[in-house]
Amino acid sequence: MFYNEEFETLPREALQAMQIKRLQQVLQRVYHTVGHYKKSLDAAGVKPDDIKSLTDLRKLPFMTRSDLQNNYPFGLFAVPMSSVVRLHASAGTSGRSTVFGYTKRDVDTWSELMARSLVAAGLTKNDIVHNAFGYGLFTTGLGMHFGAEKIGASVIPMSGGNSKRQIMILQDFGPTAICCTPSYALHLAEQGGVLGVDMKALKLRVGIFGAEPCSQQVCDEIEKIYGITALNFYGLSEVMGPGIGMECLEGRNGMHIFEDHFLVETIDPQTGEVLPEGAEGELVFTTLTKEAFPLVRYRSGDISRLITDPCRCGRSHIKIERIVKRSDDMLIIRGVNVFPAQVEAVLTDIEGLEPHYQIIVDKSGALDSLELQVEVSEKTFSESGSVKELQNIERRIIKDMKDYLGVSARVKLVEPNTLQHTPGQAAKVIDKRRI
Ligand code: DLL
Repeated sequence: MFYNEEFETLPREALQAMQIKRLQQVLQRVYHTVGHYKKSLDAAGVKPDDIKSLTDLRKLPFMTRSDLQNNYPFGLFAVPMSSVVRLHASAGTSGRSTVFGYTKRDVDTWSELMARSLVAAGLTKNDIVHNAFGYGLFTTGLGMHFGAEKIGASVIPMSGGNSKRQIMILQDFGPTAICCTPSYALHLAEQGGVLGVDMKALKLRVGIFGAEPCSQQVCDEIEKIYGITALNFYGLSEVMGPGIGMECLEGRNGMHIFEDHFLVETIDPQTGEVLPEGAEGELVFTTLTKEAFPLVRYRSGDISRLITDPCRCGRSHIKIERIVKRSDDMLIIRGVNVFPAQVEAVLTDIEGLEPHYQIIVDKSGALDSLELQVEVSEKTFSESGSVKELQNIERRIIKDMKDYLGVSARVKLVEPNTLQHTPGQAAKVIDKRRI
């Protein structure tokens, strides 16, 4: 089933002709409206007119997360604020967060791509969609919501948390589809078990999971517990949000990238060299239709492969393999992206701490857990008059981690010089989760 059959099945030659035309338009626009692009293209000695074919794309410089942070909050917008109808942002303290703007047309495009994703999962207007992705500054909840409304499905804007109520709604409203992170689906099943609910007896028939890696093993487990089909979908806020890639019901092998709106390349993360199709590398995205926040050659940090074999669903768009690795140190904790540097920024703002800490990520049941071990300074250690003072520091860390980074952390303050220090590295990350 297709939402937009003409564009989703466009023969590759016509698709590529459309891509180059759109790419040239994007380049002209960003070069003349966004200071960053003019500077970076000039520095690379490339002009928009030099890009005559899709292979010429590799002449263009990459963009990274730090380019986004250096232009915080609106420096990369390609339209005046009066044309921006929506703002989303990633977690992070001021200057370490990244901000994304959407025009009315961008929101329409995004909704269409989410609608395409849901139809690829077999959903129609007769479905009831339980959306347990968080609503708010993150792109997940609203992105899914607009897509589900676009196909005319009935959306339950459940958001995350409050598992008992989630289970009650699953039983009472009879949704036929559930959307959340895979770990949250497992967590709900655990809670259902505690409450004596048979998850297979629910009306659910399909689950659409993303925002964090979902291994084949986890997908199989969810399918077994719920008696549903588990599909994987992909996106990142910088490029748009969810709705960039979707596993189709018929193919069940990789996620189609909506190539009429995005160009995808794989590169060697070390050398930046473009890899041949099928080789494992870092995904790099270029947006072809976005108005407010276009991106040219954005390094996602996600490691995958391009799958070019024709898919039995009939979509002509290429696929990416399931993503379970990153090229950088980003951690995904309960669907929220956290960089050790962001944790460090939170800690350095708190007096009485050393810049030495350890991040320990593990599973608590189905959900991720985060523990921070932080060294207190000699001064705090020797002068703190009471346990209460140390408890106050602990509380402040927990609160700031939640307020700025959107994650709950357990905090353990330790004496100075107890954590192993790697020269030039403030943090050691121990990730005990099995992916
Ligand atoms: O997670 C958008 C999204 C929401 C996608 C809901 C799918 C479902 P960000 O918060 O910017 O946006 O995080 C993007 O999450 O670069 C990947 O590392 C990871 N990620 C997203 N989807 C998947 C997936 C949303 N299906 C980052 N498998 C990305 C593995 C995923 N990792």
